[in-house]
Amino acid sequence: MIRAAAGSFCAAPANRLKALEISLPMIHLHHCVSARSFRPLWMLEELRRPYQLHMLPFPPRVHARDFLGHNPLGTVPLLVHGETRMTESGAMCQYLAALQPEAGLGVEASDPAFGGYLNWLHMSDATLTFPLTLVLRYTHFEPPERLQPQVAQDYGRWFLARLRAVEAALGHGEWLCAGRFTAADVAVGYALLLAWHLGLEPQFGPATRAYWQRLRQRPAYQRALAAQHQAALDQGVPATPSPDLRP
Ligand SMILES: N[C@@H](CCC(=O)N[C@@H](CS)C(=O)NCC(=O)O)C(=O)O
Repeated sequence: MIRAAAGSFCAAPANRLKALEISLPMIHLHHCVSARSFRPLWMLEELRRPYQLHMLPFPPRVHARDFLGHNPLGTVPLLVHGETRMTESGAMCQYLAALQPEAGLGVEASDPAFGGYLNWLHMSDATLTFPLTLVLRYTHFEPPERLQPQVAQDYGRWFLARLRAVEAALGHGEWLCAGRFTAADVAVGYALLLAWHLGLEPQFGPATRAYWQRLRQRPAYQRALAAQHQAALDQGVPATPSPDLRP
């Protein structure tokens, strides 16, 4: 039994809820406040799909050791849906979009935008989020004698250089691909959220800054923030966003 097994149940509109409960098992999402697990949480809110949120203190590997029995990596997100278990947030965005194609958050293989869509989903973590985790680690999470301001500065610059791809794409429209909001925007949007926590927003290009404002004004984004805050309070887990934690 993991620490937050009781979970928080987040409701969808009643008619949709009824239909989904009959046809599909409940989605369980293991989450730390504003960690990468925010990607599937935001997706679930975009889809208005019922889910159970299991909050964990950050990092679970240290503060919720029984979670290692569920995910040996000790990382969030962990998404459990029937027999399906997933630990990659970008893949979860794709999975959730594909579960509800009628919501229009995915891109079909027959669509010319399909390759670009997959590219953004993968880029969101491998290219954009990864350098930010080095900034986080070497400015906040390591003990004082192991902090490395030069590493943090270098990887902050690396991130901003990679962000040029986002700035260029937004020269063609409001969203990254397919001419509409998709799961790729959620996945990349999380990298911007993390960069914002790290104080890098003033160095975003103008189109990226406007895009970040559009993303954070989305009602589903706001609902996801509120849901994680309430669930943290209900489950006795610190409500401070994990990127803002200081040892
Ligand atoms: N590539 C994975 C990375 C998952 C990951 O590293 N999550 C971080 C939180 S953002 C974590 O759980 N860190 C805790 C640890 O490494 O112990 C994804 O996109 O979901």
